[in-house]
Amino acid sequence: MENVCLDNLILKLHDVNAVKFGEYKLKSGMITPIYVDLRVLVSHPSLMNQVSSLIYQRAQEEELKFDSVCGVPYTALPLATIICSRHELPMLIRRKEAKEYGTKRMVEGAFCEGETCLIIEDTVTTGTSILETAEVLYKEGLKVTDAIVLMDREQGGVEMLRSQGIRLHPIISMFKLLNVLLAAERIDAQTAQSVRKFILANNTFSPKEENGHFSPVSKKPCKDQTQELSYGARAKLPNTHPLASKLLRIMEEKQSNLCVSADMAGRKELLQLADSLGSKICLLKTHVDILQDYAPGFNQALTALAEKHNFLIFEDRKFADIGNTVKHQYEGGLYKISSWSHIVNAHAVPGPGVVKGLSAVGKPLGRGCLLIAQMSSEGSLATGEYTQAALKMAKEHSDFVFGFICGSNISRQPEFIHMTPGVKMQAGGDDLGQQYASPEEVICNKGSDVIIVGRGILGAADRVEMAESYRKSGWEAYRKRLGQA
Ligand code: 5BU
Repeated sequence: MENVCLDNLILKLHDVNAVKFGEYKLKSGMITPIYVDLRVLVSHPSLMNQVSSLIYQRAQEEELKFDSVCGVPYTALPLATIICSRHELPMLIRRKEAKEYGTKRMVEGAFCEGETCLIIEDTVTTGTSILETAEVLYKEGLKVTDAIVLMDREQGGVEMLRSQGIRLHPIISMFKLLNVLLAAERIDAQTAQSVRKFILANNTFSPKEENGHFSPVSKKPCKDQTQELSYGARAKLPNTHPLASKLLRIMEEKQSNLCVSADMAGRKELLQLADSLGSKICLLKTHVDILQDYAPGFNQALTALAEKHNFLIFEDRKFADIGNTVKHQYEGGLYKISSWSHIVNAHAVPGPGVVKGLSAVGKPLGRGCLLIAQMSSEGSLATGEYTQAALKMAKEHSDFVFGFICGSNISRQPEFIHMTPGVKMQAGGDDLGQQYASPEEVICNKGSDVIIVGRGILGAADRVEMAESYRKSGWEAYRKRLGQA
C-alpha cells in the first residue's frame, strides 16, 4: 500500500472530522483524548470509494481466501457493500437482533456450512465487535480466519483477536495517523504525545494475565485442519526455499519439530549435548558468543555432528545493523558464522538493508534467514504494525528469508517456517521477562512449526529423556493440528 496514498487518506479523514481530538467516552466506557468516528464517511462518496479500494487491496496483498464478506454493522456495512458490488463478491449481513418472525436467522445471505467469511470493520479498539460478529457467523457454521480494519487504535485488538484465531489486518494504525497529522501540522507535538501516552497506557489486552506468552492461550481447540499441509508436502511446494525444504524433510523424517537451544558456556559440553540429543532434533540453536572457550575447531566439530545426526544449525545471532556491517559480522570476525551456520536470524528494525547485507554473503552459500517478527519476552515492541512490516520484508526477500521467529503462524504462507522460542511444558516465565507456552499451545493452537526449547531441556536431570518428551509433545501437537491424532 502506497504511503502517499495512506497519508492523503489520513488528512482527508481529519478534514471531514472523522478524527477528533478532545475528551471522548468510548463504547467500553474508557475516556480517550482522540475519537475516531468513521460514521461520517457515508456523506463523502469519494472517501467511501477510496477506503473500500484500500480494504480490497489489503485482502489481495495478504492473499486472503474467502467465500463471502461481512461488514460489522453499521459503519462497515456500506463499505462491504461497495467492495462486494465492485468485485462481484457474495456479501453476508449480520443481524444485530434476530427477527421476531420468519426464519429467525442472524445472518442474511446465501452460504454453505464450512465456508470462510472475511470480516470488515471501520475501527478497532479492543476487537470485541469483530469477535461478536465472528461468533454469530460461527454459530451458522461459517469460518472466520481474517478481518480487515481501516483504523486500528493499537490498544490490543490485534492481539486479542489473534488469541481467538482471527488475524486482524489494519490499514491505518494510531501511531501512523498521529505522525501524519503532526507532520502536516494539523496537531501539535504535545497533543500527539498525550495521545501516544494514552494509547500505550491503555492497552486493553494483556497476554500476561492469560499465560504470559506472545499471546494468550487460544480458547479454540486447534487450528482449522482443512487448510493444513504436512511438513513433507510443504517441502515440495515450488516456492519453498531450498533450505526450508531441507528442514521440512528432516522434520518429517525424524518426526521432530524440536529445536534445542544449546545455551551453554563450554564448547565440549555443547558438542556433547549436540551428540546426545542429535537424533531427537531437527535443529540446534546456538549463541556462539556465550562460549567461554570458543576455538575455530568448534565449527567443524559441530558441522560433523549435524551431518551425523541430520540436523541443521541455527546461530541465533539476531543481526540488527546496516547492511554493510551485518555483512562483515556474518562473514568475518572471530566466529565466521556464515561458514558453519545454516540459518541465522535478523531484526527487521534496520529495514531491508539488513537482509540484503546478509543475503550477499549467505545466499551464494545456500544459507537462509529468519526474520524476528515477534519476541517471547514480556513488553516486546515487536508487535502489530512492526510484525506486519517484518512479514512484508520477508515476502520481498523470500530468496533468502524463509521464515520467522514468532509466537504463532503469522504469514499463512505454507512456504514460510514459523519458529517459536519461550517453550516449556510448564507455563510461566523467568525473572528477566521470558514467557513460556507449552508445545501443544505453540504448535496446535498457534500454528507455529518449530518449538525452540532451552532451559526446559537443559535444566532436566536427564536431558535425553526430557528432549524425547518435548519431541513427542511437539510431534503429537502437529499431528493433532493435521487432524491425525
Ligand atoms: P529458554 O531457556 O527456553 O528460555 O531459551 C530460549 C532461547 O531462545 C534463548 O536462547 C533465547 O535467546 C532465544 N530467544 C527467545 O527466548 N525469545 C525470542 O524472542 C528470541 C530468541 Br528471537
